[in-house]
Amino acid sequence: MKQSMTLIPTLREIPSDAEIKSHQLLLRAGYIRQNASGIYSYMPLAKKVLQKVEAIVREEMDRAGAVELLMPALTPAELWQESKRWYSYGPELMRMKDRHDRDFVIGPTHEEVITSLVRDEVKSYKRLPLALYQIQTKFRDEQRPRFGLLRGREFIMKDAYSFHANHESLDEIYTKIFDAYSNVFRRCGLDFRAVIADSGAMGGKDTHEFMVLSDVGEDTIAYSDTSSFAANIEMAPVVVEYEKSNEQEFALEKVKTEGQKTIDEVSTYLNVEPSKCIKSLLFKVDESFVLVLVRGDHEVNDIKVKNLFDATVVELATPEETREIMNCSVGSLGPIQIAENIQVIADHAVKMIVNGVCGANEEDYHYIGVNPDRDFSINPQYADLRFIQVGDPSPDGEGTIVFARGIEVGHVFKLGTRYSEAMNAMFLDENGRNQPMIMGSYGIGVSRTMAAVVEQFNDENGIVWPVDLAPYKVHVIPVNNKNDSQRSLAENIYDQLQNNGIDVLFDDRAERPGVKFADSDLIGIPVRITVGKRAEEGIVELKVRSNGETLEVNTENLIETIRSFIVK
Ligand code: 9G3
Repeated sequence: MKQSMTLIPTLREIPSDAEIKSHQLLLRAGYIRQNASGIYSYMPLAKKVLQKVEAIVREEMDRAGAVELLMPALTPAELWQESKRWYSYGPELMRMKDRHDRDFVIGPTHEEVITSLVRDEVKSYKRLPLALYQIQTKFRDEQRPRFGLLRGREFIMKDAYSFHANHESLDEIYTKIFDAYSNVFRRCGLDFRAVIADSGAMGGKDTHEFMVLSDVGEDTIAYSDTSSFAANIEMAPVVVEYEKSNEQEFALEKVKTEGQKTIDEVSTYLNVEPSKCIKSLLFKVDESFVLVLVRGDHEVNDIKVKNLFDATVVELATPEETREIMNCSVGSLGPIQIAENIQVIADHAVKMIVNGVCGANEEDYHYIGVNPDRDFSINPQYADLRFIQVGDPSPDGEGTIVFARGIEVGHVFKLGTRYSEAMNAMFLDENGRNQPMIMGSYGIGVSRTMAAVVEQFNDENGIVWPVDLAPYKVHVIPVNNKNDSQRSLAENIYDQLQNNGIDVLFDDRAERPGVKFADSDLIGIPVRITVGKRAEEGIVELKVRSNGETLEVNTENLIETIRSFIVK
C-alpha cells in the first residue's frame, strides 16, 4: 500500500482529552477518529489490525467447535420483554422506535436473540450441544465513555452462546472456550490473567474474566505471586487461619471516648491496635438491616455480604437509618446489647479478638475488654466477609496475594437456564421429558483488545505492534523521493515484498525524512527498510521497531533477512 493512496492522519500533538497512552497513540498515529463521545471511526490502519485480531478469534473459536453466524443489531423489544430485561435495564440500553412506532433494542448483547433463534429450531437433545458465535458491533449507552476504545458506546464484540442438555456438556464446552480465550490473548502478546469473577447480574454460576494487567484497568485483581490463582477483588476468598492470643480476658468496661469516631481515632485514643478493634457497619440487605463486623484493620466486602444472603441489594445504611435503628451515630456502633431483630454477622477474624474494643451504641462511648462469644453473640454466623489484602496467603495455598489493575478483555459465563426458562427454550431429553436448555455465554471485546495491546506495547516514540497484529509487516521509506536510485530501489523492494506476500506500506510522500521516520515510529510497523545514500551500492538499512536493532542489508538477501524478523 502506498501512503499517498491511504489515509493515515498522524498528529504531532497529544490530544488534550486523551488521558491514557492507547487513546493518545491511536489518535496521534491516525488509527481512530472520534465521531461522538464514545463513538469512533476505525481508520484504515485500525481496520487492518481489527482484521488480524478477528482472524485469531475466529481460528480459536472454530477450533473450540463453535460456529459463526451473524445476528441483527436491531432486535424486537418483545424478546427483551420475555427475558424481563426490557424492564430491568435503564438508559444504558439503547432503544428506538421504527416507522410503525414499534419498539426495538439496539443490541448491547444477544442472549435474547440467540435463545429465541435456538428455541425455534432445536427441540431434541440429539441436536445438542450447540455453540454459536458472532463478531458484531454492540451498543451500550455508557454514562461516561472514556479512555478511547476501552469504554465506548459502540464497540466490536465476539459474543458466543452455547446450548446443552446437561451440565457436563456445558463444562466441556466452557473449558474448550476458556482455553480458546487463553490462546487468543497469548497470540495477541498480552500479559493476562483468567480471573474468578462474580456472576453479578448475569445470574449464572462459575464465571471467569480475562484481565490484561494494566495501570489504566478499571478492575482490581488479586493474584498469587507464584501460582495461577487470580480473582476479581470482589470474589477473592480469604483463607487466613487466625490465631487467638492466650492473654488473660479482662472484664468488659464502658469508657468515654469524646468525639472519637473512626477506628484510627479510637485506636489512637485508647492506645489499642486497629487489629484489636471491631469495626461495626450497619447494612441494608434487601429489606432488612444487618450489622456486619470486621476487624479494625480490614474492610467489609459488600459482594460477599450479598452472596451470603443471596440478596439483590446490599448497601450501607444511611446515617439517618443508622440513628433510627441503633439510636446512635455510625462512629459508636457495636454488637453488644442490640435489638433482637438486628442480625449480626462477623468476619472470621473477629472471633479471635481478645480484650478488644467496639462501639457502645451510645454517643461517644466505647467498650474495652471486649471478648466475642462472652460479650455478644453472632447470628446467623461468622463468615468470610472481608476484602482480601496484599500479603494474604493465596487461596490456592501457593504464594501470597498481590494486587494489580486489569482491563477486562474477555468474560465467560455458565448461564444455566436463566434465559431458556424465561423464554421457553426447551428440548426433549432422552427420556422424552421437556427440559430447559442449559446455556453458556462468552464474550471478547475485540476493539478493546486492540486498545489493550497498544497499552501494553508502546514506547516514547509510538506504538510497537506485536508482529502478528501489525497493520503491515514492513514499512519501506525512501529517504529522498527526488533521488532516482533511491526511489527506484525502494519501488523495487516494495514490489519484491508484495510478490513475496509480505504486507508492506510504502511511504511515497514528499515529506522531509524526519517527518517520515517520526510517523513510522508512531505507526509502529515491526520492520522498517530505509533506502538512503547507499542505494547505489544496493545496501539498505533495516530497523526493528521493537528493540531499535539496526543493520545494513544487501538487497540480494533482503527478503530472507526480513522474514527472519517477521516469521516466528
Ligand atoms: C444490557 C446492557 C448492558 C450490558 C448487558 C445487557 C453487560 C449485559 C453482560 C453481558 C454478558 C455476556 C454475551 C457475551 C459475553 C458477555 N452489559 N452485560 O448483559 F442490556 Cl445495556 O453482556 N453477553
